[in-house]
Amino acid sequence: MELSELYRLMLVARRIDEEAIALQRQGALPGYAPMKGQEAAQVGSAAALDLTRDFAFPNYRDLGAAVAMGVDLVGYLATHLGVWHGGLYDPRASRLAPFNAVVGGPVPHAVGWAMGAKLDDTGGAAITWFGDGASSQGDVHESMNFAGVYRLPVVFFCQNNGWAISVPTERQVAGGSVAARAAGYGIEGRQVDGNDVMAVHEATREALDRARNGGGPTVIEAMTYRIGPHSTSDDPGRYRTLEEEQAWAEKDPIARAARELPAETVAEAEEHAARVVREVRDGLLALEQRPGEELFSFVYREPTKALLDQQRAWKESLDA
Ligand SMILES: Cc1ncc(C[n+]2csc(CCOP(=O)(O)OP(=O)(O)O)c2C)c(N)n1
Ligand SMILES: [Mg+2]
Repeated sequence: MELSELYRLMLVARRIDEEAIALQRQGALPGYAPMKGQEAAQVGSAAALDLTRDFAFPNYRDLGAAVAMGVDLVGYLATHLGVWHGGLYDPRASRLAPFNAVVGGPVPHAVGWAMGAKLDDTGGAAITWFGDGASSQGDVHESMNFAGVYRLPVVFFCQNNGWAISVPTERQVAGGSVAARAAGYGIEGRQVDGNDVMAVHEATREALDRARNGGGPTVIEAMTYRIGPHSTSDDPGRYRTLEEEQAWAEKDPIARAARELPAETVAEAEEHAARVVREVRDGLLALEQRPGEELFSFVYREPTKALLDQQRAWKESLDA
C-alpha cells in the first residue's frame, strides 16, 4: 500500500480518536482509551492483512486497526458505549475480533485461531496487538511458546508505547526488549520504528507472508509512544514529564508522513477525515438503547440457574 493511502487511514484514526474523547467529555461515551501517537503502528500493520483469509485480535486501544480494516466504526465504537456484548459490527465478516479489555487477553485467542488455520490448512494468518505491559503476562509467554512449538501462522505485534498506565517499560520488560524474547521461543523477532508507517507495513507484510507460507510465528515490537492519557480517566502528568511528552510529540507519525506527501494529498485527507467523523458521530448519537433483556442472552448457550435467578430479580426490580 502507498504512503498516501496509509496517511489517509492514519488521519481518519486520529480524527475519530479526538472525536471519541470529545464525546466522552460530553457524556456520550462512558470511557475511552486514546491511541494518539500509535496510528502508524496500528494502521501500518493492519493494512498488511489479507481480509479474505487472515484474522485479527485487538485490545482496547486499537481503533487504528479497525479503521485500516474497514470495520464499521459506529459498530466498533458502540463497544465503548457499552450498549451490548462487544461492538455492533460483524467480527466474522470484518475479520476483527471484538476488542479485549483483558491485558494480554487477545494473544492466546490469536494462537488458538492460528492452530485452527493450520489444522484446516486455510493459508490464513492471525495477528494480535498487545502492549509492552501485556508482554509480561503469563498468557503472552505461554502463547509464544505454544506457537513456537507448533510453528503456527501468527504475528505477535507488540506496541511498545513506553507505558503500562503509570509503569514505564523499563520496570515492565526485563531484559529491555520484547522482540529479543522471540529467540527463546525459537521464532523470529524484530524491532521496528513504530512511528514509521511504511517500515511497520513492510515488517508486518513480511511476517504475515512467512506465517502463511509455513515459516512460523514472528514477534514484532513497534517502538512508539502513547501521546495522550492511558484512558479518559487518567492524568499522565502524575507519572511522566512534559519534556518526555514533548520529545515524542515531535516524532508524531502523522506529521512525519505528511512531510513526505504533496500538500494537496494532505488537505484532501483532512477533508475526507472530517466527513468520516461527521458520519460516525451522527451514527453513534442515533444508536438506540438495546433491550435490557440482552444482558442475559448469549452469556451461555444454556443459561445457568444463577443467571436465570438474576434475570428474574432484574425483571422484578423493573416491575417494582
Ligand atoms: C489482566 C488485566 N490486568 C490488569 C488490567 C488493568 N489494566 C488495564 S490496561 C493496563 C496496562 C496495560 O499496558 P500495556 O499492555 O502496555 O498497554 P497500553 O495500555 O499501554 O496500550 C492495566 C494494568 C487489565 N485490564 N487486565
Ligand atoms: Mg503500553
